[in-house]
Amino acid sequence: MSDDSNTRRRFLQATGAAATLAIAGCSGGGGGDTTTESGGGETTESGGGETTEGGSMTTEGGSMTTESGSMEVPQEVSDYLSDTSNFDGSIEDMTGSGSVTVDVGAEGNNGNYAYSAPAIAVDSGTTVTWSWTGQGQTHNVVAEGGDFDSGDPVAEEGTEFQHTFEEAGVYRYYCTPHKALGMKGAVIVA
Ligand SMILES: [Cu+2]
Repeated sequence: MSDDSNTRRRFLQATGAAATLAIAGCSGGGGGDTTTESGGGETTESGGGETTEGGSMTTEGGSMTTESGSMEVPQEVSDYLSDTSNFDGSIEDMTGSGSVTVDVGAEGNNGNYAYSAPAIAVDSGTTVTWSWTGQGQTHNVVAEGGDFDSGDPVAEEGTEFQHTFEEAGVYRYYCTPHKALGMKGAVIVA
């Protein structure tokens, strides 16, 4: 756009008072010879060129958006884990893995009050093992909606709890003593 005003200024300087009529039709600039004949034609050209530039800029922005994130994070997961400090907005893709383990009492939420990884994706039929680190006092694993429940919170290192996910869906779970601190997790079953 600043190019246009520069062009106009130069045009005015060059042709003087005679340019007044041509300004409206000749924003693209150009030689004085063609001004009277093809003012309309020049306007159409420069207008079209500018529109195309704008369009290609928009396309670049779109492709950048598409690149981000290899796995889509369901809204209910990002909402649920919004106050979980070790959730970085991504899901650890464990699909294709024969055995999947989640640490219970991992570092996070201002202590050892976290699951790691907090959000995982697995194939249906996968058995997930939660394994206690022994850190951060007592923990348990309780599904929202009651699909699984490890029972009373315990502290002992090496404690394990398993659940096999047969049905595809999004499963959210928490630790009863530390839910308010952000000790929550999610399993996305494909
Ligand atoms: Cu806990």
